[in-house]
Amino acid sequence: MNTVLIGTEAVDLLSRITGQKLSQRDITPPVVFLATLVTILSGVIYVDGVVTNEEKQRLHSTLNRFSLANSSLGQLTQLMLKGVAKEQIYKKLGELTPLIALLSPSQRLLLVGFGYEMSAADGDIDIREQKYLQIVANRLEIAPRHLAVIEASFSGQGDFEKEALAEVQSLLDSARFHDLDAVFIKAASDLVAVLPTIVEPTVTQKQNFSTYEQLAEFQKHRQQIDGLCFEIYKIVKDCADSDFLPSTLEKEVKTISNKLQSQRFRVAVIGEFSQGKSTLLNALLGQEIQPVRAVPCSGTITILRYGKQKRIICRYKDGREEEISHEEYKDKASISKQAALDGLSEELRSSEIDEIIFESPDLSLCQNGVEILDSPGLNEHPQRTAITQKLLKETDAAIFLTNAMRLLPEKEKDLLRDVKSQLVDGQENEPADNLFILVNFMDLLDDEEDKIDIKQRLNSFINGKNLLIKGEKRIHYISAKAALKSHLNGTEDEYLQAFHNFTNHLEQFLISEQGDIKINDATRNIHKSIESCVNGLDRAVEILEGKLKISEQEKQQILEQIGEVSGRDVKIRLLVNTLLDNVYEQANASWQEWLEGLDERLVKRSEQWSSPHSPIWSRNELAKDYARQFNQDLSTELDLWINNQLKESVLKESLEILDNVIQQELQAIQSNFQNISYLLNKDSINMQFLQESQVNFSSEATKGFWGGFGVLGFGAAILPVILFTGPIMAIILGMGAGTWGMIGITALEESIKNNVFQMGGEQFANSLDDILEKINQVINSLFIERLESVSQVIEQTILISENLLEQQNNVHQATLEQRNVEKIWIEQKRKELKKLQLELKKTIG
Ligand SMILES: Nc1nc2c(ncn2[C@@H]2O[C@H](COP(=O)(O)OP(=O)(O)OP(=O)(O)O)[C@@H](O)[C@H]2O)c(=O)[nH]1
Ligand SMILES: [Mg+2]
Repeated sequence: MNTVLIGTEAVDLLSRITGQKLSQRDITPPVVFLATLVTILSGVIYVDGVVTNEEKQRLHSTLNRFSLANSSLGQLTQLMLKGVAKEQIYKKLGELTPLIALLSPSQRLLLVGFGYEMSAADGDIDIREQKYLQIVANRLEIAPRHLAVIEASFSGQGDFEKEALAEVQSLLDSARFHDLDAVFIKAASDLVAVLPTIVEPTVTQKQNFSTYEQLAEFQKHRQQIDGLCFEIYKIVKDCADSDFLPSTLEKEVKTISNKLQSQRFRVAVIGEFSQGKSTLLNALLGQEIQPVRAVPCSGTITILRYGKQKRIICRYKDGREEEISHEEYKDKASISKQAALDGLSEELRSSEIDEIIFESPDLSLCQNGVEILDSPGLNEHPQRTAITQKLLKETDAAIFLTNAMRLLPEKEKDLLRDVKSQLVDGQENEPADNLFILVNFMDLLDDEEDKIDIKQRLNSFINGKNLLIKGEKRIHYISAKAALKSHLNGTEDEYLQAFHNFTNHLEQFLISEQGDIKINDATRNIHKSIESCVNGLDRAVEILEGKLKISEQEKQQILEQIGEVSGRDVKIRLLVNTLLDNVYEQANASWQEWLEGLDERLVKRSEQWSSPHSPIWSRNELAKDYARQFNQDLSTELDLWINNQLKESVLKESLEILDNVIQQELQAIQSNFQNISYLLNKDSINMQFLQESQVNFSSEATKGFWGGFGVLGFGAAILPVILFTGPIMAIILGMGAGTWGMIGITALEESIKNNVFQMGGEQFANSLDDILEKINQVINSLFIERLESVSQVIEQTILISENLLEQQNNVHQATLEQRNVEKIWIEQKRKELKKLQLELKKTIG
């Protein structure tokens, strides 16, 4: 609805109908729609001059259906019913003109549809009621051919054109009623269900949906390399088992092989409610797997992936896991219908489910190594930041869905920016290269001009200073629903084509910009490992031939060094303990200091709160808006503390001390071993990890220096979500639509604001311990992760040294004959490795 059109006439009329002194801000689309609906339905009841009890009952039960779930709307309905009857507006339809002017053609058709629905509720349509509805339809400028469809649907009589039915279905598509309350959207989709169905041509031969050939080709290639890698691993393992190579090399190759084997693409689908995310997933899979609904539907993250058998696993937030049936899945993956109509924050928050994993052997996209994530609508989700972080973690591509009927309103733009920001780790000047933007619902744009307009608007947003996306073909205009339907019906049309165009680009992107890089990384690492192995084997031969010998004195030195290295590990551990004790103490003191002035700072911030919602009948929305702003303020404050106090004053110095000590110790280990023996140092390839590991522990510039605190929006992710529920909500709703006049709108708004503030403060205070606990966990992991990396390096050093001593020992005990046999065996393994290395080079091309 174009609210700019709301003139004084509309405000005056609605003030008369509701008996309240309203302002332009109170005239929201649901209010206009409801006033017109109440008038039309009252007209149907009053048309014959007498109102029977049964008719009254029918009117109330019809209206109840729309307003039960929302008490503000319910109260408003009562006011309107009284006003409409008193002023007899239903008789003077001309007076409705200022309201009708605000309604879209779809809303007008829906109103008439509801009128017929009520009229037909008792079995048949009274002739006078029908006449009245025809006059209404005329007023609302409904095309006669569309009216014929509605009449025939409810009376079961009369003819209509097939094209007209398709037009009516499209006009009543629930996606067109996004600015109305969810109850109307749900009612619209129920109404469409009553319309006759269009008989689709029977499918003779179902076409194959995208076979994802490029991905299949890529997977073949990956498997070949993976096979070679496994062969290499087996050889290295043999050599390590016989002590000719240190076991560290075996582990190294195993890690690369495992990584290659489990390589898959992760694609996340993201967007606000009802943007067609689940429908898109179904279209990508060519099957109707995900539950889809006109009102909010998906309640949890679902991961669809390949599995040898069909099974569905539900993971709970407390760590439990269970296999569930398909029926349970449909239920658990969805929000309840009632919650969808009521506003769902509470249900989403209280959900115990963390994620659901759907495994199947016959989803063509997943067979080709793609794991695809469906997500709940993120606009209202109380844990939005935590969920986006989870969705975008290790994602290869993110698909953001928006709606052609209401392209990127401000809040959705914020979500999009947020997603992009997370994809590029907060580097504001970097556009994301793995972000796809899909404009869905293109089937609902009736005009070519609208289509051009949408494209221009999106382009100007993207090409503005937003630095959102980078790369070829990242924007697509599609209809997920129409594409899936065409596919299932076996028909080719523009929607299926546009969809295939998108999947082609997605495939190309995954392979050439993600897959190839991963494969190249893996092969580079395998080559490096092979080099190390070949060097190690050469050395083993030299030892067998007696060309390389460790003197007794060197042996002693090595043993001493092994002892000393273990000592260094202990020393670092002790340092970590002392540093951590210190850090906890300082962090707690700083936290207390931050808490002291927090109340005042939040009060100051709350002066900036604002909301477009009416404090009269959109209190629920208004309170939610304020609760959102309270959360936002709190997370901004928390982030400020983390960045300015915790990181800079508390953590930085200690982490630098630790990193320096680690660096010194590693250098000392390296130079000591260098001094001991030419053997250990030979080709130094086995000890290269020592140098590499030092790079990891240097300066703040290194990725990971801040660990968990480096994650964007950390504050928002760990905060409790302040929800406006329970007793305070009841008090606000209980104020009654009529009582506001006594305290005045401004005072009403202030009182809602205060309540939100107070309730938010209480909820926050109750979760202080939890928050501190989470912060302490991250602090702990910053130190422990460093400690673990050092321990690993130290363990590696010891293993290599021990292997060397072992080899020397073995040579002493072996006979000449045995040594010769061993030499031949090593030569053979060396050859095999070289051969595999060559094959690998050829496969990569
Ligand atoms: N006309 C039309 N309807 C669509 C299209 N895509 C989805 N829909 C409909 O829009 C409604 C919402 O679709 P869903 O796929 O459930 O949307 P969602 O984004 O998964 O919604 P949530 O899970 O609630 O966040 C359903 O009624 C779909 O049939 C489209 O391209 N055109
Ligand atoms: Mg969904």
